[in-house]
Amino acid sequence: MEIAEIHIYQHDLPVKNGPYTMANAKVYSLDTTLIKIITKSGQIGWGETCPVGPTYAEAHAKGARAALEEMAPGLIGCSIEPKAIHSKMNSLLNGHNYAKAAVDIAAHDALGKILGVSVSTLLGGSLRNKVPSYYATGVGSPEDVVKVVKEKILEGYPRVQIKVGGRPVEIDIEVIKKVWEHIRSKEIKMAVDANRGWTTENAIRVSRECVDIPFVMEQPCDTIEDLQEIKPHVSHLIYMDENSTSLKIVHSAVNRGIVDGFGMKVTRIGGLENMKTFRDICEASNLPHTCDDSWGGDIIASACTHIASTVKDSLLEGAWLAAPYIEGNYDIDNGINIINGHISVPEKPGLGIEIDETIFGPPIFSF
Ligand code: 0XW
Ligand code: MG
Repeated sequence: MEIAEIHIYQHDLPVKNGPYTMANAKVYSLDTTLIKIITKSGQIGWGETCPVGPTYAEAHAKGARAALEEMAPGLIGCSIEPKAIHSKMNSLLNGHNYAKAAVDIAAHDALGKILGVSVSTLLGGSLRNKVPSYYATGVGSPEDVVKVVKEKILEGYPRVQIKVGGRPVEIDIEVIKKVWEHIRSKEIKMAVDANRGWTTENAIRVSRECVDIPFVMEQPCDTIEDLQEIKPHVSHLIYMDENSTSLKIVHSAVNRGIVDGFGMKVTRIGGLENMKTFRDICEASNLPHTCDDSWGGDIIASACTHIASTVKDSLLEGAWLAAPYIEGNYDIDNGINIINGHISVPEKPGLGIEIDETIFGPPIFSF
């Protein structure tokens, strides 16, 4: 089960009907990095990491490739078992979870294929064959956001995430009120995500002015200290997203009672091995969370779907995929897509997808 070869690829994912807008990012096309590992026995595993531009998080596409180039020679000969590969990666490079995650996903894919089981089995076992998704609007005018929300509810999405921030907070409040008018009679969950874009004053004001509207406030402000500061003054549940950069931080935020749940990303936490622990911390503390990533094609989509399939019903807020904003799939026949607001969990071994690598062109470097 040792790694014999590593190949790194780059691929562009233009945003369908772009740009995609958040409080601190406006992206037209995303730069994704793919890794193919081949074991000594010839088994292939695929991984991916795709920051949603360079300003959303402390991650950027060229950084992912530099980190992978740094680690790759030292990973040759390493076992693909999750504990071994993480220990090896940590001995080769400090931090850079989002690059390590690509290796972790590839290792899970190869391990699953060798053992003849799906990645969800490796993660503890799937509890369902369809995972609920949610749709994230961009930051937009009240009319535009309501239009998108109406469409997505008709498509079958059980949850919507409204992007706000980076503009006068009065417009954000208007958007929230207009969306609520439309969904109040329906069983649709709503998250309002400012992507770190509100001041603490903005967050408290929004909560006070929308006191009767039940929504989750996702990463309203920039830092953990900001979240701690607003917590006693807001009536809405607070989910931490961008600040959840390590298991230690997640554990500490839970213990300090700063958050009521998480928007969680597979690559930010360092891959599926850490995501499994994160899921279990949440289960032990009865905290709901999503299973997402910042962007990415079928490989990331499959990884998010597998981990989401193992989260217990009462805590699963959904899995977000970039699929609706991407043209085509890496797996032409069985790509990961959202149908009626839900994602089918792949059943075949590993990630359960067949990658058409001709899409990526030749590797940019190989070891
Ligand atoms: C909606 N997402 C899961 C995808 C975008 O990358 C941002 C992110 C979030 O919740 O912040
Ligand atoms: Mg978020």
